[in-house]
Amino acid sequence: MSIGIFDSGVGGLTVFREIDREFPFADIYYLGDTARVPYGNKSKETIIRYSLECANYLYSFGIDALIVACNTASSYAIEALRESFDIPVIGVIKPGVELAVKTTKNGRIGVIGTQATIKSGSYRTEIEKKGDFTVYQKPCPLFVPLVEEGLIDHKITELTVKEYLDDIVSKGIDTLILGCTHYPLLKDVIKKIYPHLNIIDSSKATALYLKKKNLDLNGTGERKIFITDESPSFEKLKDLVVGSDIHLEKLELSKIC
Ligand code: DGN
Repeated sequence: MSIGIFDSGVGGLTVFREIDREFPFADIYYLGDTARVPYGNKSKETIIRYSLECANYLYSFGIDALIVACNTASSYAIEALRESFDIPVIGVIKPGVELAVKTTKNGRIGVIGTQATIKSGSYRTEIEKKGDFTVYQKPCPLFVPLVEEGLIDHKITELTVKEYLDDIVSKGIDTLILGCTHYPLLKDVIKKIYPHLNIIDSSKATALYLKKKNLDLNGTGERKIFITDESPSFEKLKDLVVGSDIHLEKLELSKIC
């Protein structure tokens, strides 16, 4: 039994890592659409089309569940994906929101993500469905390139974190949702600057959410990671996040379009 996971690039590997830990016997197929990253500044129509193409490729492996390991795609394409595929389709937004509303003490929740995710209002809508919470949102467009460049533990990253987050932290949030799958890689830097924050890493929350579905996902434990274009930074980060024993396979983009 198998799980398909896709993201526009390397960020979804943080979800892959957690799913790999929770489901050691599942077969896991990951597609990073490196030829077309970033999705965060594309139109809704384009994000939906790219997401359907990625999902369709993974579906050809006979997957039993699809994880949309990209907040941008989860914000815009989840309904189209659910309409198109007859398997559970799980995005990263709901799991992160459920954990945030359960663990906030003062009801003030910060959300950071790409321009597209924040503009979609998907987190605000999902949080407000859960009750009386105050939401402060902030797009952090420089975080994705910093991660893609591997500048995880660097002075420039600390300065950028402060530039983006001082404003919403000053509003008295006690909980911060990392609304982009690249951001868990910056968790230590954020924690160092704002140690009091309850940081919600939606990758972990998503793996636990899938576990609660009680699907029989045991297979042979096969892992495959595909990318749609060569990317030295993807390879470097893949080794850092999930280890070097899982090899990358490059796909021609024409195979998925
Ligand atoms: N990892 C993607 C997300 O969670 O939204 C962002 C990467 C991108 O396409 N900009």
